[in-house]
Amino acid sequence: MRVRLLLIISILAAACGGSDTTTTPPVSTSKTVDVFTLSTSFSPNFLSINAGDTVRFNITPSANGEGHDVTFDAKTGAPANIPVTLRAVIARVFTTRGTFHYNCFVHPGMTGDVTVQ
Ligand SMILES: [Cu+2]
Repeated sequence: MRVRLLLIISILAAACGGSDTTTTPPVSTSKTVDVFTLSTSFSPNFLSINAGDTVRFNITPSANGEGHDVTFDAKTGAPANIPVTLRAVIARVFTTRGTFHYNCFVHPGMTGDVTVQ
């Protein structure tokens, strides 16, 4: 009886901890950062991200009901511009390192920078 009990205990111990099949899921290192339009400014208007990260432009109308565009300075690696939009969430992936300056031409002075490291 005692031997049988020990046998059962050792079988259970082997079943519980005998093999470790736990694997660590791959960790995604890229992230998504939100930029919002606050009437006639981008918030935040300076971002520092890593190559491969995504910026989501959350566009809502300005106080007087106008839309916004996101137009990047001409530069290798700059993502596609966003045309004048009244309300939408539009994502851009930054894959090239550097600082990318952008403007909303509807509202002079409404600018931002994304620095990709
Ligand atoms: Cu604007």
